[in-house]
Amino acid sequence: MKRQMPSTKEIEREIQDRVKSMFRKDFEEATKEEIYRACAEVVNDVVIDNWLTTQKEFNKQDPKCVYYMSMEFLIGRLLGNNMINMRGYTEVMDALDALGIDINEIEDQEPDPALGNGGLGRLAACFLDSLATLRYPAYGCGIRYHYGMFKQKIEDGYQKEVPDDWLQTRYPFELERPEYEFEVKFGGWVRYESQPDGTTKYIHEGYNSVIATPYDMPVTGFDNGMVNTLMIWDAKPKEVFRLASFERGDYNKAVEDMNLARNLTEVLYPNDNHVQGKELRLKQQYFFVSASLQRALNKYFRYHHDIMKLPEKVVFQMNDTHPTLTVAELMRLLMDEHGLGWDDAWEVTTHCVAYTNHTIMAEALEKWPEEIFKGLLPRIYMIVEEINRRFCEEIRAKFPGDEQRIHRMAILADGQVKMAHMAIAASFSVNGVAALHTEILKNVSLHDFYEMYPEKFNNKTNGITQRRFLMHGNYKLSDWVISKIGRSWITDLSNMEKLENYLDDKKSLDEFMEIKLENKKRLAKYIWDHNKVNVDPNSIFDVQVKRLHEYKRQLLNILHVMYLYNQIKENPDMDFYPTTFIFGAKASAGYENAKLIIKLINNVAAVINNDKSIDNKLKVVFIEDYRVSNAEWIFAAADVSEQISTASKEASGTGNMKFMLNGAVTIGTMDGANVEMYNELDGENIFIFGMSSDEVIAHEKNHDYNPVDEMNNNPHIQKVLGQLINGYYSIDNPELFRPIYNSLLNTQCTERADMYFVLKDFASYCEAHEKIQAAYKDRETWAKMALSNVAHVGKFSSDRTIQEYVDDIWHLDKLELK
Ligand code: AZC
Repeated sequence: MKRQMPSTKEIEREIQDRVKSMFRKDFEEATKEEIYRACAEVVNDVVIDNWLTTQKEFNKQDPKCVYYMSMEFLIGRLLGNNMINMRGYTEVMDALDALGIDINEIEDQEPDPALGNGGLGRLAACFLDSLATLRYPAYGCGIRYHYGMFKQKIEDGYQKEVPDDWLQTRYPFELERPEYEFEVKFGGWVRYESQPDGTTKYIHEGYNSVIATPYDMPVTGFDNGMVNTLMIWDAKPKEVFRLASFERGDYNKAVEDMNLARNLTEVLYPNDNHVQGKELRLKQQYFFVSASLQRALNKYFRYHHDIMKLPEKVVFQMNDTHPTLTVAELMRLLMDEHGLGWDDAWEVTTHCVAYTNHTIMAEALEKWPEEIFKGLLPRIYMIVEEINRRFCEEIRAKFPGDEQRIHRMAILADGQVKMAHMAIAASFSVNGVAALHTEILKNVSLHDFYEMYPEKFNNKTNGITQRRFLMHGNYKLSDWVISKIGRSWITDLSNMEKLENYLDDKKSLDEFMEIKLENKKRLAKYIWDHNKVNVDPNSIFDVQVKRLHEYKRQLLNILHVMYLYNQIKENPDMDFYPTTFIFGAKASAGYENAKLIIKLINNVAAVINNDKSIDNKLKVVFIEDYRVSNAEWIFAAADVSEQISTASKEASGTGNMKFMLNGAVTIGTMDGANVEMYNELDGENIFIFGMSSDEVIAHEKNHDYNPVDEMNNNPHIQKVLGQLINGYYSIDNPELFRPIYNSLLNTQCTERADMYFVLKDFASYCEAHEKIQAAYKDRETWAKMALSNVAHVGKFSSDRTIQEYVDDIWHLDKLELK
């Protein structure tokens, strides 16, 4: 039976009781943090009951489950999310209110679990939310990093990375499950033993090992009593007591095992769309893959004995190539532990694994040096060799005589293990994350593989959860939508189209704009509290928040701001609607160009914000430590959403959808899911600019783009670029931004000058911004555009995405819950 949240009165009493029993304090004496913990337990109590019921139904109904394998789950804070999904948010808010406490301050006490970098990790979290809401049986499988994504401090305009010690105090929404511990082995060697029946036994010896311990987190569905599980794995040494007992000869090994366990889950690699081939990362990958597979098989064997039928009950979705070891580890378990021969093991594996590609950026392609791979995973390496041998034979059979093709496609080539190749060879499904991205995979980056296995390729356009990104982040708009069209959109976002009835209703448009203004005031206060910059809530809030990457072109945005500033200075009376440009972005710790762009944004902000002569027409704000929790407020307050990646480079984008849901109008390129947003909007109420992906790809192929021409033909660009190197934004050190200047113009500095076509798209970007200015001046026009975006956002719910994965790839049945 589904358990509901108690009434407001009961919650009020329970919070007080918990404060007393947990901290031996009267409510009045309790700190905010203690009240947060008490609230978490009140909510947990309900969650746990539903979790138990759900898991009992799992045992009874024995449904097929998806295991979503991901190195990243950017779940964000759970208290608010769980209250929303258990339909108790208002009750808890009112209870706290009665006790004289603001719920925001209580939610603010929770560390923001940042077990991911950006889009890929947040997508995994949205998927879990949708799976539970749609009642599909699912497990998230990941890593319990002790330090998540670093916290960003801005000092003198520079990014400083500060460790994110989110586990400093006990996290209330996780549960250690020592009963599901498994051993994971690294290093050593493999000994062969011929068996009397003619088969060979492979024995792994001389290895180091750790114990993998899962911590389970509940994943609540919206208002349906369903609670799935996210298992994140931590490592502990196996040998502690051996170390203590000084057992003969094993002391060194015990020390090694101890260190292995200590380092393994310590920290998330803070790279987005970029990999460094670090051995520790390969260890992390094998660690969580092996532990998750062992737990999955363990569960399977509780109710089944025929391993050949595994694909009827289990599917592993690999979130990018990071968990590709799933392929080889499943083969190992099936053969070495469960006695299958190669062909049977391959049959089972290839019906259980599917792969999602999230990027075409070459620097994100995972390749491991064979030597490292072999040394760390000797048995797995043998299996990969055999997979590769058979795969190459298959290519040869299909394309006889094309040895070059075999070399291009091989899993082992040039001394490297190519993870994407293995993922595609073994998966029964390969999907991209937006229509354009999937077409580029098929026609360009994975073309060889598409020719080999056209039937494997399919598209699943990304989505986001409206529960977190509207109901929680923007309750004012959420309540307003409910007042107009009811509640059905909460679990079926396509119902937002009913808002079309209000597009010509002046009163509704006014109300809608009033809510936006309230949200802008909330953000303006946040900006004042954090940046000490005074921004006018009546100015246009033009926002770009996402990871800092050159292909996402924050540089184009800030160069345009520099250009506007020049314009306003030169023509003080020009017609210009005051605009606040808001940025938020973390750069990977070792990404020098990206970090310098952050410094540039902050320096430009310092100059512009302190120039009284421009009469507050322009403001620039860099929000420190952009993360899931402050993102919700930022989306709610945005008028303009900047989605300006070089066409073809952004696989999908999901921030674009969160802005749209919150009634911001997009300025963007025809890239990723922007293309589908454009289609949903019938090409209206969105500002498109710049080259198409075909044009970009053609220039890349023909090497015929020269940014110097762009500069010479455009005096505005000339002026702005001059200001990069004449000390205009860096008086003390005029050379500071020279590397940015060089990256745009100097062929000697990068592979290609202006790799991401910033100057090429500059003029068209300026024009699009002029159109925004014109549209914003008419309040009603703008309101209609913005509301039209909300009305057409239906497609971009992760509920829709998940239903497509279920129908086309996973084939799951909904769990029945009474
Ligand atoms: C991101 C893509 O860059 C983004 O466009 C997409 O929306 C998101 O995945 C979810 O699909 N890719 C990554 O973060 N990829 C890697 C390898 O870091």
